Amino acid sequence: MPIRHLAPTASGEDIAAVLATDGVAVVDRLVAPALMDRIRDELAPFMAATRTGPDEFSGHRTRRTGALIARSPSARELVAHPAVLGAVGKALGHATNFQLHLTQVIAIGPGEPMQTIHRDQWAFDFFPFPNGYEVQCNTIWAMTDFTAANGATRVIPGSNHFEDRLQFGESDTEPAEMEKGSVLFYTGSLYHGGGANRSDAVRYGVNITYNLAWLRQEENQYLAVPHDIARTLPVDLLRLMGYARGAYALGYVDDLRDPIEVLRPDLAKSGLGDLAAALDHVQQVHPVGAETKR
Ligand SMILES: O=C(O)CCC(=O)C(=O)O
Ligand SMILES: [Fe+2]
Repeated sequence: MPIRHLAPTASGEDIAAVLATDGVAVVDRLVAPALMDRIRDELAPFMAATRTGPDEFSGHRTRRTGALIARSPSARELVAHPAVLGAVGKALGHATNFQLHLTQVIAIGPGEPMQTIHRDQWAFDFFPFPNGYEVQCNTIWAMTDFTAANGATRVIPGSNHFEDRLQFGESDTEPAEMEKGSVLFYTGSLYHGGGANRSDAVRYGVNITYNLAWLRQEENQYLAVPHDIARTLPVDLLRLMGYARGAYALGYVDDLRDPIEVLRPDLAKSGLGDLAAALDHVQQVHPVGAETKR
């Protein structure tokens, strides 16, 4: 099954519709290549200081540089891109809220073999989530062109519906080839892996992932982004980073306070604060009184 490519005008709903069936979609040229160059420039000193991976899965010839919200103001545009948030909101809309899971440049160096084909949701201690219950929605933005030769992500379209814990070889997969500024979307249930880099140049991708807010985040945003920087960020971005309660009560601070108040006391509310939105959602999904009306 080929990887479906969508035009940059695709809506979040269009993208989510492809993800529901195939588990993967590429939106071509969603941002200008110049934005990707800016992000690369902002991150250059951090990438230069990053060591290669400590194990085979991380990649002995691969560098993973994180904390992009703190280190690259331009990367925040990718994290909060409206088409991405629209698609993720739809793909993960069965839960009360979602959050940022991790931000990471993945620089696959020449000579790196293909990564083991896996599901990203295995990060949750291999919990067997029910088929169709998506817990994670991911993006990889091309910061260089992605080609079969330089390590374009290998994916198995439709494998979001497969059994869990399967093993695959390269010939079972397809390369997500795309131009710089394009973005690969894939669900946490999709079998995929970083491609072998058989070229003589580094493949740079910006991996930004999102998960249900009742699960733990892979990258700890509270510690990765210094509070002096966090205080300057837009409230919507802070909420996405996890300065909000997950579902009804997860992550509150001391006397049931909204965690954002710790950074921004000016946002303190005496009422429910962010819980109001969570409760609205719960009311829509499980209307109170529905049991008795039946
Ligand atoms: O870099 C890539 O293309 C994919 C990497 C990946 O799937 C992972 O590290 O989980
Ligand atoms: Fe992965």
